Amino acid sequence: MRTKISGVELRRIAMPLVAPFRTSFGVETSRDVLLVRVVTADGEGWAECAAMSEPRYCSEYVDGAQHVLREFLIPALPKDGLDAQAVGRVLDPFTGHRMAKSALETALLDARLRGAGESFGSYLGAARDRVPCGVSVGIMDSVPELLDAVEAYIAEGYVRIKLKIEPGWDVEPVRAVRERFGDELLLQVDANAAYTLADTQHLTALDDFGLLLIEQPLANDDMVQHAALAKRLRTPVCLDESIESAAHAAAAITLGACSVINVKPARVGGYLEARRIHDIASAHGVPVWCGGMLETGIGRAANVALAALPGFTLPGDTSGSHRYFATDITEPFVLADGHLDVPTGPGLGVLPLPDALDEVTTSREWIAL
Ligand code: OSB
Ligand code: MG
Repeated sequence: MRTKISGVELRRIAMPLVAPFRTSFGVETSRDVLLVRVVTADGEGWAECAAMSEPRYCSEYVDGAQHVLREFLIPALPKDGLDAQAVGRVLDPFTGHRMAKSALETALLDARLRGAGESFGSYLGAARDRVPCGVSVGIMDSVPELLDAVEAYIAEGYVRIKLKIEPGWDVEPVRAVRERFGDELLLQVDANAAYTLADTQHLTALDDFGLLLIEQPLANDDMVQHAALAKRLRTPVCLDESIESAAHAAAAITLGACSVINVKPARVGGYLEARRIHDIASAHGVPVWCGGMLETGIGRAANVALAALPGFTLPGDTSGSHRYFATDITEPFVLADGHLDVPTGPGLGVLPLPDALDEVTTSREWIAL
């Protein structure tokens, strides 16, 4: 089904976080988000670009994403229209910039699905109508402060806790959380590439705590080193930053570099590539879960739909809107019994609330095709 596209709006919004979010790569206090709105003959489609302000988590950053969309990706869209499923092939001559590509593809898919009256979840192959939710807990100034934060999240119903770790903030906080909340708590850690293979001995100390997994302990391109580390740890190794495509996922599984994958659609260039990773991992018996990038309701809606696919057997970083923002730009996602409902409306199933959106908008540009 070819859809004629008249143009694309790139809109930037400033979203203060309810609390600073500290990881091994930096501290986030506010989210500078790029939203993409495509206008097509079938109607409009929305998406959120996951790129952050600075190129720390990965090489993309929000100004760069807006630039590559404006200068290269949007102008490459054929004037006589295209099938949203073919946009990946149209953008393929441009290397990298997966978060920018993902946003454009998702907005086009949203427009098409809204036109057809089909939900994102149904289109992707969701197998359930709600998903269990985990929460990613940043590095704190002290262990008591961390325990208070974890206690509040557990009280809100989160079914799995992920602690951000780095050298100097790893074994001690993990031990404290285990001692305080018990062995039944689903607990995992995320290093965001903060260690090297020389830390192997130190990381084996985490094996005593029954963690679900350790996420991205080593550098992004240390695939072979992750395989070596995985052999030495009892804690399953999960990759995030290292997996930028289905080909990477297949290579990592074959190498033994990971036994779990964090699937972030933005990181891998979109929801269709994310589904390919899900399919490859499922074929190998490798569990996957849906990661997050501190998304607004627009990005969250699509992630929750993806997390409902059958191979997503671990709780994701699909937290409720209020874990991030006092006021979201969509109707907020609210946990019920530790779960979020998969949206059922056409396309993403959510839209920005016009007043809330205008309130946080910092710039807009229109790119006609
Ligand atoms: O490594 O998973 C990560 C947030 C921003 C960038 C990278 C990561 C994260 C998170 C939070 O851990 C996930 C979320 O709640 O959106
Ligand atoms: Mg991660």
